[in-house]
Amino acid sequence: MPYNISEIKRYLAENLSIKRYQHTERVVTWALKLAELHDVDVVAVEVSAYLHDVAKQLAFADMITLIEQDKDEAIDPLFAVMPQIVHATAGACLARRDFGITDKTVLNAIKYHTTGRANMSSVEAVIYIADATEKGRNYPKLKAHRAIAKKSLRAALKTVSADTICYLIAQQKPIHPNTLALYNQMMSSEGA
Ligand code: DGI
Ligand code: FE
Ligand code: FE
Repeated sequence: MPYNISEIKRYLAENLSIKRYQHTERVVTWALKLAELHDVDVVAVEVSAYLHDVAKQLAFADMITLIEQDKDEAIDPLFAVMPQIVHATAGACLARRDFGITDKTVLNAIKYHTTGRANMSSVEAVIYIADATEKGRNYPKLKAHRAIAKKSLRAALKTVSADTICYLIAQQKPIHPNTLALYNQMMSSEGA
């Protein structure tokens, strides 16, 4: 399905801060590069990357309303203790409602871009990894993670999920079961 990328960009320019918009553009560029390297659907990757943080700057109550009004989504009881993850599910709802996106591959790439999950599709993996390892991020292992991502999406899923969990523990924040499920799967199916 051809997507109206200019319409999406216009919306993002109006609804995101300059910083968030620039982050999104870096995620798009890096996600497309990874998609090319690993032979992943570039059309799905491009639209998912543009929309991954579309709901990031909505008020919390508006994110919750978006999810409540979506017939296919539900409020995760953990949202109450993990407000930072809500924009992902809310983004998928907004993408469907306002941009008419129906492709589950795209909707799931947006929905799971923050926590990841077990059995991620290759499009989901590219968005999850590209978001965590885009050039503008600022953490010591960034360069190493980008090099790993170029070589192997599986290896990148391992390092990125492990690092996220370490970060959350250091911050004394609760960890979503999807984040743990991704990590556990990556650490159990060596070489698969
Ligand atoms: O939206 P971005 O800033 O580009 O990045 P993101 O969607 O990966 O969101 C990152 C935030 O989400 C960061 O503050 C960490 C948080 N996060 C990711 N996984 C979990 C989580 N927070 C909790 N409490 N639990 C998780 O499992
Ligand atoms: Fe995000
Ligand atoms: Fe992001």
